Amino acid sequence: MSIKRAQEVLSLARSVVVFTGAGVSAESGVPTFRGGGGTAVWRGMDAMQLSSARMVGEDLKLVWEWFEYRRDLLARCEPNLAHLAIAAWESRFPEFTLVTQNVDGLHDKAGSSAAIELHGNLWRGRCLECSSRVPLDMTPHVEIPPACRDCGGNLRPDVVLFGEYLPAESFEKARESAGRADVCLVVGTSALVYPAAEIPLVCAQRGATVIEVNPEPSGIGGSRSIMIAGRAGDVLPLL
Ligand code: BV8
Repeated sequence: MSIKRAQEVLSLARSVVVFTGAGVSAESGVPTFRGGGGTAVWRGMDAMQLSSARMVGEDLKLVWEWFEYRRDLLARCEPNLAHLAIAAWESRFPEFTLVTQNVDGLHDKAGSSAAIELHGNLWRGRCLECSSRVPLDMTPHVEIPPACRDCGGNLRPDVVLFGEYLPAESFEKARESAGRADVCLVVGTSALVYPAAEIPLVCAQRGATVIEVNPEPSGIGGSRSIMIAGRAGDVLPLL
């Protein structure tokens, strides 16, 4: 029933925003942050502790080891049917924007051309001194933290950690798209992390229809939203 309603709404949509969280990558084998499944705990600490701004100052080496662990795990993960469906939707609507909270790069790998990465990307490093950004390759780094090739300063993951501001330009772009959306498809997020979780709220406030795909819907879209309780890899191809 809700899939049929969602298909109808999407068939009439002119401007679509897709908002994804860790759940869209769960079927690719990437641990989520909260909820069921293999949540990311490493050396007895959870993601909230490891991925905090404070940790960069306290123990940059540990932060690097945590991200090296995740890159090593991600190097073996492939996009799943949900990522592929979202990539195919780019050309299906007059206006389409993909906004992701994920830092795993799987939307790019699936062929999405312009995902707005609100929390950065763990395949990039950024220099603490000169802020220049560098791509990080798959192989583990011999020295941790790696040195910036331009100025020799220490690199950090180019990722927004807890307690850090989101990249203003990306967040503004996401908010603008949310303000124009007819439909917002929310996939695989507990919608607990702010300010990212404001994006579907902006859509709902502007009268867009929110469709949520999640085995445990977060209810972010409010009473008018269409809830589809299911896994992203199963539901999105149906939509
Ligand atoms: C900020 C990169 C202003 C890192 C991430 C104290 C001090 C400072 C700030 C705060 C504070 N207390 C609260 C805050 C605000 C904080 C916040 O919101 N905390 C929450 C947890 C309460 N936010 C911030 O700190 C943000 N910045 O506020 O700046 C500021 C500045 C200075 C001082 C004060 C304030 C920055 C937030 C960005 C953090 N970085 N990622 C990394 O990856 O290591 S966020 C991180 O959580 C991931 O990106 C993740 O995507 C994101 C959100 O989680 P979800 O994506 O929703 O994933 P989750 O695991 O929660 O849920 C998965 C869902 O999938 C579940 O619902 C599950 O049911 C579903 N699912 C499972 N399987 C499937 C599925 N769905 C579909 N299909 C399936 N198969």
